[in-house]
Amino acid sequence: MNPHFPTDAAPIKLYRNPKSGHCHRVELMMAFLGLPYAAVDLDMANGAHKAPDYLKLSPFGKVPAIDDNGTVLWDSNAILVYLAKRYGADTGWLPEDPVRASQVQRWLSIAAGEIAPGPAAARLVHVFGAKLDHEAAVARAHALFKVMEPVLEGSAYLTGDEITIADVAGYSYIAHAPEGGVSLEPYPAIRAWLKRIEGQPNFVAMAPSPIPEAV
Ligand SMILES: N[C@@H](CCC(=O)N[C@@H](CS)C(=O)NCC(=O)O)C(=O)O
Repeated sequence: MNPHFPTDAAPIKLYRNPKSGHCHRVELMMAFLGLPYAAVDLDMANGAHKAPDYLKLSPFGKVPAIDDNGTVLWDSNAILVYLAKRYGADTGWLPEDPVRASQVQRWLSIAAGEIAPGPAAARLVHVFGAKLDHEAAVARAHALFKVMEPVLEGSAYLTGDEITIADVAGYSYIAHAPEGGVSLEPYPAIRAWLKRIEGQPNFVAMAPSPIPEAV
């Protein structure tokens, strides 16, 4: 149990799709912080994420969003910042040191700027049948992994030897990259990093999807 979470508060509501890595990174952070949460699975196939009531919570009609006892937030990385500051202030999840904070922000930007159109997009094609350029997404994923691999040869986590929200933001779509036809075989340091995250107390996995042949 998180010492900063009021004992009389309701569990944090997480509006999600259980197969979304954006949602999983939020769930993982809440689990790591020992926060009580209740998942609200949206029927996205039938447009529940574009319904007027949901758009009041998340105006672009995307998941995830959270409702923490009246504090409503959307955008996965913004939610990670909130959770770390609100419930992990005395921990290293979001360092105050200017250089480390900047390094964390860099990887949050990479999660939105490189991971989303790379491994996440490749997985969207295979898992959800999205009409995206799969070849381009796979190429972007490998370009990203070639940058990450030497970083993770040099340190246990993306910004040093302590886990931060940068690692949580990166984990879900990279761990599930093979579901998009992106092999992690050439990247031993990335695979070791994923295992280190999976070894953290309270780790929760995202439900697996089939891995296409030839990965
Ligand atoms: N920047 C957003 C992206 C979230 C996102 O793309 N969510 C997808 C599911 S993984 C979604 O809701 N897509 C529905 C849509 O775009 O209409 C975040 O980090 O939360």
